[in-house]
Order: sequence, then C-alpha cells, then structure tokens
Amino acid sequence: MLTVHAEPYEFAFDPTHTALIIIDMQRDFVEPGGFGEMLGNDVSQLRTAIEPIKRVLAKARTVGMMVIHTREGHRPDLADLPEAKRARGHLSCGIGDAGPMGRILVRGEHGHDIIDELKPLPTEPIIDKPGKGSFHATDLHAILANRGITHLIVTGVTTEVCVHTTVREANDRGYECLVLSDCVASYFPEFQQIGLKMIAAQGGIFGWVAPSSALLTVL
Ligand code: C5J
Repeated sequence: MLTVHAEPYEFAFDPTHTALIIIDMQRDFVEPGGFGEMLGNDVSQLRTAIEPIKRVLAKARTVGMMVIHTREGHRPDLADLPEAKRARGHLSCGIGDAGPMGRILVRGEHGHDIIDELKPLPTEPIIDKPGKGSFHATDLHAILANRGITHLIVTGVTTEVCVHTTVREANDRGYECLVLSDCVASYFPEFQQIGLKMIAAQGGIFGWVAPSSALLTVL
C-alpha cells in the first residue's frame, strides 16, 4: 500500500487496484474556439489542468496503473439525448447543432474528441457517456470490477459538474476517490475552490483531495 498526504487524512491505495480517470478533456470544453468558449466561458481556466494531468498520465503509464478516459457526448442520431438536456439554456446553437468544431457533443466529431496533449493509448478504455456522471448509462463499473479496481485517482473537467457527479457516483458504488486539485478545473474559480472543499468535508464525505505533487512523490 502507498499513502498520499491528502485532505482530510492520508489516502492509502494499492496501485494495482487503482485507476487514473481523466474526465472529459475534450476539445469542445477545453480549446479556444470550441463549444465552451462559444457559451462565453474562459477556457484558460480549464487549460491550467492540462500540464499537471499530462505529468500524472505519464507517471501512471510508467508504473502500469490502469488509465480510463471519458468523453461527454451523444449518438449522431441523438437518440440518447434527453429532450430536457437538449432544450436546457435555450441555446441558439446547442447539442447536436453544427458548432465551431463539428456537431456539438456528438460522437465522432472533432470537438467531441480528447485533446492531442492527452491522447489515449489504444490500450486505455474510453468511456463515452451521455450524462455528467461517468457511471450513468456506461459500462465503467463493469470495466473497473473486471480489473479489480477499488480506488480512483480523479482528474479532468469540470470540477463542479462532471468531476463531482462522477465522484459522487463512484462513492455510492464503494470506490475510494482521490481528486487531484491541480488536475481538475472549472470555468468559475469560486466553484473550483468550493467544489474541492465539498469533497473532503465532513471527514471525506465523497473522498480525498491532494495536489498531484503529493501523488507523484509516492509513485
Ligand atoms: C459540462 C463537464 N460542464 N464535463 N461538462 O457540461 O463538466
């Protein structure tokens, strides 16, 4: 077992039963000119996570830790897109429409794919998820169970939406989650700060929080 100095207390894990999960590092959320920016968000807030995730990804690959990538998006026929999600925000250009990087949040489109800096290896499962959580309507739980994974190192965007939803889902399924504070990001600095606090509050109600340096030191 290894231990990481974390909030609210030490996070103990066995790397052979731990997976690194990288959530939704997709062009449409992270790159200038994508859907996120089109909605008026400052994508530079999210881009701060790229280099720290790159370092953790390289280390995970070196030590042979399982790596999982996720992408939020929908079938090209949009049959898995709830009307409530499509209509939310009254957007003139929303999910399924032609956006700056192809059809917005549609599988197979340029904007839907993961940024080049964090390109998955062919051996690393990619979970295509229609919702915010990585477990909802996906085979993530089965994939993790088949590999005997009990602990998750959580990275990606955005802290208060897909990261939080995934950590909450994982927590309810019995996984121990360590969220790396510099490897998750939000368009809103106040949500980043409070989102991280909410995870480790009340004795680690959803999990643990630590900077990536604390993990890299023990790996
Ligand atoms: C959002 C996400 N924010 N990946 N998606 O809609 O957090």
